[in-house]
Amino acid sequence: EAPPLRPTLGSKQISLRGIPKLENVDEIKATFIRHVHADLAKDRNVATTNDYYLALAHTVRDHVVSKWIRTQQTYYNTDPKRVYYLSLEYYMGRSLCNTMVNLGIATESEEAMYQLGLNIEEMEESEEDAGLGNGGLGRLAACFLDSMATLNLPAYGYGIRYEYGIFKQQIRDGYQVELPDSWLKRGNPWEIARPEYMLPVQFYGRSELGPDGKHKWVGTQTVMALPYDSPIPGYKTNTVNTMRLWSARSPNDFDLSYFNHGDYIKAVIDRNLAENISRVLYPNDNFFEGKELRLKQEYFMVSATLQDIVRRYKAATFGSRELSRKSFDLFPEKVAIQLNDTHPSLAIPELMRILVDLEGCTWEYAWKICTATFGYTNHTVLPEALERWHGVALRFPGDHDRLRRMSLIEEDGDKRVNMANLSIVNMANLSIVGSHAINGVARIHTEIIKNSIFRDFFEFTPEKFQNKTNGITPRRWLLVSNAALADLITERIGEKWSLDLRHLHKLEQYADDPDLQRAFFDVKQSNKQRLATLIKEQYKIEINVDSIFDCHVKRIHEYKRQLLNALHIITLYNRIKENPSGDFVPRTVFIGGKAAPGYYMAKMIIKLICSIAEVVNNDPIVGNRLKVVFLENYRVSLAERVIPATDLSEQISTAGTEASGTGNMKFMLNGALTIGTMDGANVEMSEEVGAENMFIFGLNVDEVEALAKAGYDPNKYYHANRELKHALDQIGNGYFSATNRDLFVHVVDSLLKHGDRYMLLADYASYVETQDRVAVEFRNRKLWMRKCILNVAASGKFSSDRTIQEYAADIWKAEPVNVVL
Ligand code: T68
Repeated sequence: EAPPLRPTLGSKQISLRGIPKLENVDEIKATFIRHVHADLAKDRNVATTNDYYLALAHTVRDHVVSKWIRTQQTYYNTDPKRVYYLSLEYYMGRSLCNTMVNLGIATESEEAMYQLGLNIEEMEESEEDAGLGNGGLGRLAACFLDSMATLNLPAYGYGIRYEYGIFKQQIRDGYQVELPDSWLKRGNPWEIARPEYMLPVQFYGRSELGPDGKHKWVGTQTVMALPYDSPIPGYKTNTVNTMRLWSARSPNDFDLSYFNHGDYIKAVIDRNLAENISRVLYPNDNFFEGKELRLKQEYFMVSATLQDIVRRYKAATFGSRELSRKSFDLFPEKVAIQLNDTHPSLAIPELMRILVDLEGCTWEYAWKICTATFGYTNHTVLPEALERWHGVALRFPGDHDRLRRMSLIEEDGDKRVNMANLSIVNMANLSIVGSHAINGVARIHTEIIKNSIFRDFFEFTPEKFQNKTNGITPRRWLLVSNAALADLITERIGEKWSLDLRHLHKLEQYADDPDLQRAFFDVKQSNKQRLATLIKEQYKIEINVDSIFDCHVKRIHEYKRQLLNALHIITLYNRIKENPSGDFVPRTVFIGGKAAPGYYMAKMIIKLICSIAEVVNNDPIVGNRLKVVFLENYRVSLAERVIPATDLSEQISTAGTEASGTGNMKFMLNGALTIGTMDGANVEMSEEVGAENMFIFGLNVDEVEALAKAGYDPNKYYHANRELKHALDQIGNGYFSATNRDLFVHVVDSLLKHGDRYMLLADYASYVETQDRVAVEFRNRKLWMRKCILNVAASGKFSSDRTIQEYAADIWKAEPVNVVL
């Protein structure tokens, strides 16, 4: 029996996705209906939108599995060099539309649902985001998986299957409230549990010298690692790679003592203790929190993953009649392991342990294998984000004798190198010495790590240091999220760009073409309308779609300077109040992002923005000339709505603080203009498009450094700039917090009394001036649209396909594998 017929908007026909093949449409319909009935046991009277979503997801999964199996068979049979991406975070978002697009069945699926009277967009909205990441670092891992599959690299993503991803953010009375993200509650159709590949991970215990002269690790507690596999389909290829996420399971004999003592119930309940390891993602971005549970998560992931990698290496038999490989000589020729920041860096000592203690290799031999295998990517220079694990010194303060006994540097006359003496282990240093390649994520960032935080190591082994400028996948960030713009581009320059984004350069010649400008404008306008409708439904705020959509969306962090944006909003507001009949270019400022739950200042900045919004949005004098929207629960799926609707992208970090940024690239690809500092990848964006086609402002890295050296005094700027002083005074005196006039005193103090670490005041004047230029240019539609088109045309460098090609060539030495069906 068919599901009910419901009216639906006509299908969003997409030329790039092809014309639907009718036999496929019929097959999708049949499979879909079978899934509604057989898997969900529902009929048209009781099936919910989520049931239909699940049935379609299973239908799409059916299409992916044959390629998936074939890909894995091919890897097994040809034994190529494999790439292992190790990350504590994968910020995947939704999978349905992305999988359909990559498999080339988006149009057919849409047509099939349309024929069944179902609204596919509504079904897509039913999918929970897989929010297993905090921000840029986790999303980069997700983009890389897409690119590695698209480029036919034999690659695996390894990580943790958190039961709770990044928290759900609610705004109550202007304050952030965190709610648990139980993303698995309605089932996850994209994962397959593989209990047959479960592996034990050991914790605690001690090392003992056995009678055979070998060291044994004894007295451990065991936690089982249960793998869940998800398919990672490439775009327009047969390759389907695997993301394998580990879930912690208690072993059956967990805490035998209770079983022995007969307290069976307590023994079963305590199984939770082991399983807590994969319970929840730590919600900090760019901040190190030295909690034991976090360290256990890191080791859990690393230990299970390395067992898997070594098992797979040994099992390979291509070109030999051996049942299993015994020698590790070929290990670096068959295995490349990339560490996504230092979070998985315990992989280095763990591989050493496996090789030396379990496989009987010498230390020197094992170290060679390790360094030839690992690559390390650094994502930040902020000192408070660098992982430094405290060892015994802090657990036993003052116990110098214990320290001497446990010391890795023995102090008997000549100091002999030995590691445990370091009562704090700097994981970046470990990652550098244990890897053959260390990379930063944008050119300027790589220069900074070479010249400052890792200077000594750079001088020691300069050949190890490389740059790999970040990128984003054009599939999710254009094809999936902005199909209308993707179509428009294809109409003009053909479809090659989707696999080689540099082809976008061909748009350059049409930058002044009135037809293309009009079409670009229309696409942007309809994306803005769609976002405005969503805002209206959610917040009851009426938005002027002819205003500048000015968007600042990313994690809330002082270095990202949402507070500088707030100062600009207040300045605009004050100008309207001072000159109510003045001629102002209408603007809607969208700010969105999560604050780490323990980050007081970030949370106060959210409260401040919401308070400013309250005042501005309800002031009749302002009208529709200025609106402020705090976007609640900003996440991947909301980014897909916001970015295509943006006119102005805010990338305003203090120069030298944002390693790369990747949101900046997403906006550029979607035809927004950037207001930004010479920081991270903004530098390379301006090089690609020309500085005249961006709104660059503020101090550059050298100027920031010089100012800090000369002695930076924020009060000087405060007293010198009337508008700046006015805005800060208002924040401080309760203008935006009438019921609690001291509410934001700490916020102002962080700038005026505590040194303004990120130099907001130094950049304020330049920022406001540049924003004034933005407004003037926005009014000149021809000029604005020309710049939009030029930005899209110049965004080709920022495809993660390019980034991954560079990793494969320069670090992994990995080759693509052709999968034949
Ligand atoms: C980001 N880092 C960088 N870290 O800030 C950004 N930190 O400039 C860069 O573009 C991006 O990485 C990709 O390279 C993060 O997102 C974290 O989220 C994080 C997580 C845990 C601990 C520390």
